Amino acid sequence: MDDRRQKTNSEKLRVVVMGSPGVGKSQMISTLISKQNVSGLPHNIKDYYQHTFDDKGGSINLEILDTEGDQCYPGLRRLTIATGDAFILMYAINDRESFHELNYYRGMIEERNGLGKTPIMVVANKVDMKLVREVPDRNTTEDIVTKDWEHMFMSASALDDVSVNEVFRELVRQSKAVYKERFPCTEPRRMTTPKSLLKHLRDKYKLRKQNSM
Ligand SMILES: Nc1nc2c(ncn2[C@@H]2O[C@H](COP(=O)(O)OP(=O)(O)OP(=O)(O)O)[C@@H](O)[C@H]2O)c(=O)[nH]1
Ligand SMILES: [Mg+2]
Repeated sequence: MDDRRQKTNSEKLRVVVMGSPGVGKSQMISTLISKQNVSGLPHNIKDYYQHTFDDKGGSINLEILDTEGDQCYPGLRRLTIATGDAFILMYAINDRESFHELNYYRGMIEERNGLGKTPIMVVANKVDMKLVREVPDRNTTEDIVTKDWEHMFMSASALDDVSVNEVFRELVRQSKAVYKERFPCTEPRRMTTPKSLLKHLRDKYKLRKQNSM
């Protein structure tokens, strides 16, 4: 794809990542962006990231907001939610409470943005921890998320880079469908035939017809 087309397809999408403390939010963003381990990152660069995400439909500029899991500043969180276009709600498969707490975040999104058309991806994180028993089990959580809540659902390991790209890819696709007016069609345009070529073809056709008479 040439540079000019890439630029025109670049649109901005603000993604807010929420979930209980320790579920792996910062790790997932870090894995997507730089493949670093979060424990080595200074705290002040953990909150806000810009990342160009490339997909078949063109590139998209993501603004990713990493929120802290503790709920000390609900006002600030509401403000963050109000500016978000799309949301990742994360829980850890070994932490039952972190799944139940997703209702708290869903409530906040509903209050500010409405749940109906907002792109939301629920991520079951830490699937690399094979020896832990999932609480609640995967089928139950997937059913609740996809059928009752009608959100997207994906399992991932932020630490081992399992499905991290896919989480963002699906969220971006859904967001492009929801915010159609901001993300115009990225298919290559059909070329129109230049007038000079049309005239040339018409003349040629006329000539051939005359010769055959
Ligand atoms: N095994 C495993 N550990 C993970 C995974 N993702 C994150 N962790 C670890 O879990 C711990 C917490 O991860 P963070 O990314 O800091 O969690 P957080 O959700 O950002 O937590 P807060 O910022 O406190 O809300 C770190 O030690 C990570 O290395 C994962 O997929 N698998
Ligand atoms: Mg964090």
